[in-house]
Amino acid sequence: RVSATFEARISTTNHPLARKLLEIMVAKKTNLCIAADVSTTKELITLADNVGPHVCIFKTHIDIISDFSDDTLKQLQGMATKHNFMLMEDRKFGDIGATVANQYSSGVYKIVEWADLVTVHALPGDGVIKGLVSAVNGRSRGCVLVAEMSSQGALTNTDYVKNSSKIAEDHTYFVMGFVAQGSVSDDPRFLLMTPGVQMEVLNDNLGQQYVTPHAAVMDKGADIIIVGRGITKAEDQVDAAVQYKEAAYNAYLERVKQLQ
Ligand code: UP6
Repeated sequence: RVSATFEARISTTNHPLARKLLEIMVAKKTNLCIAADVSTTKELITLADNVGPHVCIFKTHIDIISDFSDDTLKQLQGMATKHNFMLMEDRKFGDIGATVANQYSSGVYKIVEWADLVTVHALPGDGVIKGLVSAVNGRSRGCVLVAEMSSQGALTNTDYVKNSSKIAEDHTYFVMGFVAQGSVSDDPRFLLMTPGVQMEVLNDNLGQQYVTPHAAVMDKGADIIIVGRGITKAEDQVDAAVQYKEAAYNAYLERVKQLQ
């Protein structure tokens, strides 16, 4: 678990997007990322406007939006500016370099044009990183490496996690963190993002496993918690976002205090 404060880590990292993200987290006092798993543009933008003030990252699965158009992105980018959050497309790239370069820059979604961050499986080896980087073309972009999954029976064992960390260390100009269920690296410049977080529910019926925000941050060492249905399915999204934000941020303050 990293003991340094988010403020202190701003100067530890030389990744421009990690720095920007830490600055947002400090300014807005939030280490909450929303998993915006909704199916229409209207729901997506309403969610962004509702929870925008309370999140540092707005994580999308853009390919589940049924009425996707360029206007979806225009509105989403407007929300990112209005509420000062970063956009992360949870594409979980996992193919050879040449293919991911095309998936990143072409097709319907042209992800590289609008997503500050993307998620990437470490599985193919570091060619996946090199492929993505080849499509960046001078833009300010970064990725988060999925080192370990939250789902029951995930194949991401200890060796896989260790080897993911090695890939990240070799490509710190692009990789700025991990998606994982526990510490992947001692290097404080990497941000640990942890999904599988809900206040009360223990699992869904499709393999997802949950821990509380407090356990994610204190026990697993998450810097950022990723919450989807805990907020999107709540009766009051704003109220739920505030509760998750406060639980995660207070747990972070507690961790820093305990370890320093
Ligand atoms: N996600 C996981 N587990 C992982 C990696 N990613 O759940 O190991 C993503 C899912 C979903 C979100 O794709 O968008 O995090 C979790 O949503 P939930 O809070 O509704 O379960």
